[in-house]
Amino acid sequence: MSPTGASRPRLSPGRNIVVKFGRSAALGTAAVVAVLLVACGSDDKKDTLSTVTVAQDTAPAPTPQLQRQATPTQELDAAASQPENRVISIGISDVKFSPNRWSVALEEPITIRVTNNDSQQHNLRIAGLDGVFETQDDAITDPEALQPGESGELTFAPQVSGNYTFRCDFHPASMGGQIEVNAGSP
Ligand SMILES: [Cu+2]
Repeated sequence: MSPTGASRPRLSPGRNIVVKFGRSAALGTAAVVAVLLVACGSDDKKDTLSTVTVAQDTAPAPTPQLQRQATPTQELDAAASQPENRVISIGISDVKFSPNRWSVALEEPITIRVTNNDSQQHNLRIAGLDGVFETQDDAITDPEALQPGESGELTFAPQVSGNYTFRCDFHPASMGGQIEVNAGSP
């Protein structure tokens, strides 16, 4: 029994392109068309064969998508607030965020500053692109638990436009809000 490679004849570089098509059943139709085109044209158009192959292997690059977000559990403000000098300032009192609806521009990292004016601990967590809380792409205050009178910050750098939902981990059923990211100006 001979080694696998020994049964195949060695071909000159000029013949290799044709052999590739002959071995592929899936490319059979394209190969015939391409060969006919070459046969009708002049000899210097052999590049047409390799062009067909490249076109079939090309796939579009994936782009990040904003997945469906949870509905904020706290009633949203009637109007959206806007950051000042790329800073969003959110206060917490009576177990509510205020303001809790924000409009920001895409491509600008935003600092979110949260101040706990309440008598119990809170925080702020953004679900991120996947729309799911407690996953890798979340953004959360540092520190993760704000004691009464304490402030914390997080950086929010959205990749795509859309509405992002945030919540308090300690009161997920009653404390929430939304950040609207706009491709143009906010
Ligand atoms: Cu809370």
